[in-house]
Amino acid sequence: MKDLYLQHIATRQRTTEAALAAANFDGLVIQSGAPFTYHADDQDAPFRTTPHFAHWCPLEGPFHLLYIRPGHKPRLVRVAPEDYWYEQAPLGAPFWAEAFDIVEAPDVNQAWERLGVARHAAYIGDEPKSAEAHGILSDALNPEALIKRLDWERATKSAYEVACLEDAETKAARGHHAARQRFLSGGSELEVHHAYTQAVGCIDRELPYETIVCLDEKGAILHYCGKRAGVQGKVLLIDAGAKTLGYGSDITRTWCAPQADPRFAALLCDMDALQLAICARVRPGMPYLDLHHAAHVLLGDLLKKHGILQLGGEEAVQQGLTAPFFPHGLGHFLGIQVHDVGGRQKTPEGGVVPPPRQYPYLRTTRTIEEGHVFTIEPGLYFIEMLLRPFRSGAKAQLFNWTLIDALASHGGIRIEDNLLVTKDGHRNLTRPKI
Ligand SMILES: [Mn+2]
Repeated sequence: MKDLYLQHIATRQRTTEAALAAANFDGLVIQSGAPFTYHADDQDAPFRTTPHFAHWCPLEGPFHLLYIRPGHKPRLVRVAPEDYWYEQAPLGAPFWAEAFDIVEAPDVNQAWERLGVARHAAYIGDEPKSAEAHGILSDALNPEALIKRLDWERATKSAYEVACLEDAETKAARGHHAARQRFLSGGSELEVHHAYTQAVGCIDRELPYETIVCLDEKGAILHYCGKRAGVQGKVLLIDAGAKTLGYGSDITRTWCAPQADPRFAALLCDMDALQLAICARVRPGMPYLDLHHAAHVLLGDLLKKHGILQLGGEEAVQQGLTAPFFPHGLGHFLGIQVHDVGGRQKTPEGGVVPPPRQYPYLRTTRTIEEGHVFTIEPGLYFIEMLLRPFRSGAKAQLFNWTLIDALASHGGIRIEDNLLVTKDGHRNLTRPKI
């Protein structure tokens, strides 16, 4: 891990030096972040490291400062206050320490003094006023052009980042196995959630995002976050990941219990095949949008095969008939952030490739390149709000409403894997583990 990490840092140093030169800065200060305290309260939100800081360093906690300069080893000022309210463990000797010139400071003001920052350095972080007070120029505070270049680079994962993500896949896979067992033995949403975190071996705030655990009709609520106790189900949809050194996996599985309608179980089986068929197409040079469109076409065929729609394939898509069943994007970049940055970015300099009007929720419009990591997560849901407009009017007779109403209590299906794009294809990081 240490060798991979040192290579990762060498790449960060090279790409950041180029980005600094292009944006006319002679250094970059990145702050790990300040705690967020709820309004009129003395409680903080769970702390999340500024992603640009996490891209360099897995050190946790607020206020640390990192100073990157061309031709120098990066300086890390670790803020380590004396404190008896919260644990302040010594740094020890983590595998990543030798990448930095490490200094300690008891508070953030002294951290800035020990940084020794030059006048034309840029600052990235959530305390720009404090940065300005410590000598950063106002036009160097979170400069957009520099951030765009760094965001662009973040889409291409180093071998170290892939190793972190793979470990996060392994942990999440343990959770998904346990969740499935708990569901099949009659577990409620709350019990399935607890089985998941128990098997991953973490508490909720160490997850990359709150688990989505849906029994039956709740599967049709895309970001359902209830955890009902005492309710059993015939279908489980679970969307849950795990984290390693700041990198998160994002995996969804749908499982049927024996009492599920066999017509729904047949849909689930074909959705699994559809998801794999889309994964099989992934290779560099292809616009992600093509995958998203292909998923809609295959979904049209699937809905026709199962008697839900009278039209299939392209024709169903052109008429907008697949949209109410699959109302989100096929996937998104993955890394430090669950919805990682740069998915709609046009070039390293910036710009946006907007999704087509037909698919407004697609987060990924960029052309696929080697080293990208993203999710492939087609869905099929029975969402009354989206189906209602089709129940009357010219297109109503193209839907089998009797069948739709019979299956609606099963909620929906989503199957989500995490893929790494390789030189001539892809590697599915999830399937070998689940
Ligand atoms: Mn996802």
